[in-house]
Amino acid sequence: MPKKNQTLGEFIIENQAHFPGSSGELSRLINSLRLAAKVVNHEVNKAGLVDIIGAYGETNVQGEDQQKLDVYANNKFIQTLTNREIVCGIASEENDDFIRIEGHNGDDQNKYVVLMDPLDGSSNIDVNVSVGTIFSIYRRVTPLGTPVQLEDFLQPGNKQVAAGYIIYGTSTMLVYTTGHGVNGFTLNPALGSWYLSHPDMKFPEEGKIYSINEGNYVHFPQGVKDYIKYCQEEKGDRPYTSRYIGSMVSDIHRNMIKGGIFMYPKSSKANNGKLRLLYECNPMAFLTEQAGGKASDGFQRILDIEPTELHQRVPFFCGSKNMVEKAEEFMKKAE
Ligand code: AHM
Ligand code: MG
Repeated sequence: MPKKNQTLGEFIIENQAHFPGSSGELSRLINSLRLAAKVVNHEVNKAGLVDIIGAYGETNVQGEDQQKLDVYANNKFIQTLTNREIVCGIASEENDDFIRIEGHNGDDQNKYVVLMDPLDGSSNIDVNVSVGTIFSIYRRVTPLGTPVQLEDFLQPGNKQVAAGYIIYGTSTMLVYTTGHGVNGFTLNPALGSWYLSHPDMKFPEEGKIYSINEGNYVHFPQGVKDYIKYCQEEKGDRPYTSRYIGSMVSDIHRNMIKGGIFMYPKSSKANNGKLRLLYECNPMAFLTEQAGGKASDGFQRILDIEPTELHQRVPFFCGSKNMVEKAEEFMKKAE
């Protein structure tokens, strides 16, 4: 059982006991991510002071405006992982293609790949609202000693070795799992150390918060419309509370602590919704399940979806188990 107030460094060392005979590669990888997170955090905190916010004049692969801090965060995480030669490849929401990292002497001996959304919720940056970084780690499936391939990244979420997010909020937190529960660490900015503040995080089985962009209501499938009406009905412990930050990391983080459901369904305008399976949904689904919650596309488990492309999108329902099951019930009924 993790000890509260332990530092992340101490925790990582203790946690290595879960992987007997391990080379320490995963621990070093998480160490690199926590370092990059601190650097990005420093920059995010300065966003209102320096002229770093605002559109960069470029669009990312999905054709959306890219903000300067997105670019900064993307570069910082890639740089840190590349310099430390700790992974064999990186795929980022902000890059069209994956990046191969040859490693020491170009021998391709590193066994992990990282997929990430370096700054999720970036439309919130210039209004001083929380944003996040999401990461997902897999063991490569192609042989060591050969260049990393697309198939190393196109693995179903149930193959994840670790996943986590950093939330740049009122406090900065790093929340992650290696498949043995979910633990949350809060950054003490004065010391630059992360402390275990939220050991063994669990979604309450039942919740009272629903998070969805209701502005898109007319475009939602009937099942989602019916579920929203159910949330608003006056009966038992309903109506529920509606909370939507528009920053998935923050919305799910809150719901994990308080109990709730987050939804980004498909719509008549976007057949697969908006969120990306590999960079956003799989890691959040792994964390959610590890915290006792549930994550689905409305009909099936997110973690069992076989990805076919890097930037694939998927409808997303994620949160307290009973709430997600209820939403699925409405989806099925309306089919
Ligand atoms: P981004 O990766 O471009 O920032 O988009 C993802 C974000 C999520 O954090 C958030 O839940 C969602 O987009 C909000 O979208 P919308 O404004 O359509 O509700
Ligand atoms: Mg995103």
